[in-house]
Amino acid sequence: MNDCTRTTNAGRRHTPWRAAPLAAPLSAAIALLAGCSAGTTPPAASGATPAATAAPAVAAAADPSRYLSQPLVTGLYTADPSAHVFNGRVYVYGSHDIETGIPMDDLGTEFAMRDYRPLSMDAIGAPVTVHDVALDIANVPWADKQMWAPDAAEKGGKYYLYFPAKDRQGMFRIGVASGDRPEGPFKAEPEAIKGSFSIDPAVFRDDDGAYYMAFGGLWGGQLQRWKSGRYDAADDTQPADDKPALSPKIVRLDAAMTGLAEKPRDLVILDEAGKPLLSKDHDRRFFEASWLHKYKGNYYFSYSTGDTHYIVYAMSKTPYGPYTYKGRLLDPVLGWTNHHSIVEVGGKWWLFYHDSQLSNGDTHLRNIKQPVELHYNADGTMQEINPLPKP
Ligand code: FUB
Repeated sequence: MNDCTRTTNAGRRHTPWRAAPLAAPLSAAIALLAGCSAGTTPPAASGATPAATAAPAVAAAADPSRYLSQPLVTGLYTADPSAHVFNGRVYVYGSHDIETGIPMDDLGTEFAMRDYRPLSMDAIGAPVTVHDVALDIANVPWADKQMWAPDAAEKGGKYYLYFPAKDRQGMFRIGVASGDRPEGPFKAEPEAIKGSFSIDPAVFRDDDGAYYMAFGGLWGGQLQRWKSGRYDAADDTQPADDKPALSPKIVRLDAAMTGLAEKPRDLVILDEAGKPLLSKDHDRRFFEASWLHKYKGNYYFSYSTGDTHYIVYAMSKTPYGPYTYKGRLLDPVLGWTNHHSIVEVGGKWWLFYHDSQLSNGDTHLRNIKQPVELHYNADGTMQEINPLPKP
């Protein structure tokens, strides 16, 4: 599926929200796609082999030199990278994108992923191992479809994979699976995490040993259906333009790592005047792709703005917030979704992200990129990164 009409960033889950104007930097991505041609062959998934020996994808029509960074692996489609260092090795947990022929719709039904394939490497830039399936939807008793962006955590030598999927009622829940090795295999709990909902879990370990999970996603991520505190499948409306935008959620995990220690709270994001970001503020309000990290005593919450395609961030002195919006971290990539993670490796900070380079812009066939170094300013703010620096 290489329909060029989908590759503009106005494509995914378009109505009724498509009214949001395209952001100016998107012109670069759209210009890049002007020469979009049909007919790349989806790369076949490989076994647990170094990426260097995995089957290469057919060359993309777009000039690879235009991108800031190249795909991390080419033997399968990968997305939504959550990077961690476990036992001195870098592990990347992400979505395993597949082609199913499901037509694109407003709810992201075409993102019909069914398993997870962790990646790992000794160091940034080192050969990448594509691990075997760590968790298959066939082995998750409660899940029906759509295994979206996961994250992982380690505690006491055990590894936990957190993942969203739709249950048989069509409701996104967050599940957990555990194992003895960072690359899996993971065994799923029989039920989704009690009290969980929506998508994109990001698990953060604080210095005091507490683990927090941030999560949520608008539109197909169903966060708007929980406005009242209960699930309402019929309510897909966002708050009025001049009202506060929906907040992502944050919750402390219990000691066993398989449940919530409390009721999820709103992770409130304030503007420079101390007011919550408004629903109409599509350039800054939360959409999906939560990530939490800490640097020099500050907590950073970074996320995607969805229909305006930025990764932006906010800072706080506490994990729960409120957080204050600080700016853009990553400009729009090729493809509708923008999703990232931030990790310290070898004394440097790295941004992992994805785009749709290998599929020439097919939004649901993405590839994680080689991470790029992230730089902090003296005041703790982070410098903006352009993934498409060359026109
Ligand atoms: O991969 C499916 C969804 O697309 C993720 O959950 C979102 O963050 C977006 O990247």
